[in-house]
Amino acid sequence: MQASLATQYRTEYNPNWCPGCGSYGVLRAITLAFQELGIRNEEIVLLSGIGCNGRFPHNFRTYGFHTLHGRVLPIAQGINIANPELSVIGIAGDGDAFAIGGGHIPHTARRNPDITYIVLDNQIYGQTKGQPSPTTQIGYKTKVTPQGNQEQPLEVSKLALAYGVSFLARGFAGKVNHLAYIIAEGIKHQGFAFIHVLSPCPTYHDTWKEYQSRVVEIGSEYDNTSLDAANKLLGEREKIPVGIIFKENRQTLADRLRVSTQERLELKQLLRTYR
Ligand SMILES: Cc1ncc(C[n+]2csc(CCOP(=O)(O)OP(=O)(O)O)c2C)c(N)n1
Repeated sequence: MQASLATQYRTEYNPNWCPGCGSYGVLRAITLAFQELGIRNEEIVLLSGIGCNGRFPHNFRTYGFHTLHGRVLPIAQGINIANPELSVIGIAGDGDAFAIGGGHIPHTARRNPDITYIVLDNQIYGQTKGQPSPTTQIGYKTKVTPQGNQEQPLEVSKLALAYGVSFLARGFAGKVNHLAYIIAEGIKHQGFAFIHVLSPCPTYHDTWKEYQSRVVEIGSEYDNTSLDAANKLLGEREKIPVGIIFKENRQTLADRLRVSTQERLELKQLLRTYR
């Protein structure tokens, strides 16, 4: 890492992830995205849930909040409502986001707050030492599923699209510069940016080789404003396309609340004239 990058955005904190963990790539990609955007430290709030990435905010000289398991989204929305000028970035694992926290995703999509949600999907519960998560494939053996996992994995990007997120992207922890570009675009997007990151866990579910052979970058001819194109792309079975899958300009939660605040003021004024 360049010295300026380290000193402007990063603390001296040393992450305790296993060697080869995908989180290192994501950490670097987020740092590069901040640098590309030239965003000021005090404009950023990083939040995390519980899991191997719970201490993520400790790495950054920004505002930070290590929240509860599965509760990154409600807290991120509260911060966005309180101060819409901040760049609010939530970090979660697949268990945090899709198991205990799964119920928050559709409602966040409906509200469209201006926040970026980066989910590091390692297809396992890493911190608790290797139980299956909602994205573990059928048949995968863990210590609690010695005959193989019997539950079908969620198709996360398809779900997010169906819920109506206004920005959907998929990235790979092994393509750091590409992921940095995706994250920067997600932060720039006005609305709920959902970024699904394929982030292998070399200790409990090593998918590095598989992703290295199947991940491909989405080509420049792809139209990421088309819902049909997004659905078709997510139907791809052989390759795993990464990039910005869908984006749409839509009114954000803060825009709507601002309007209703104005309406409330007008109503108050009106009521006064009748007193
Ligand atoms: C309310 C609550 N339930 C369960 C746990 C136990 N727990 C801690 S981390 C975790 C799963 C983490 O998995 P994931 O979100 O995929 O992150 P990873 O550690 O794999 O990065 C669980 C179930 C907890 N800390 N709090």
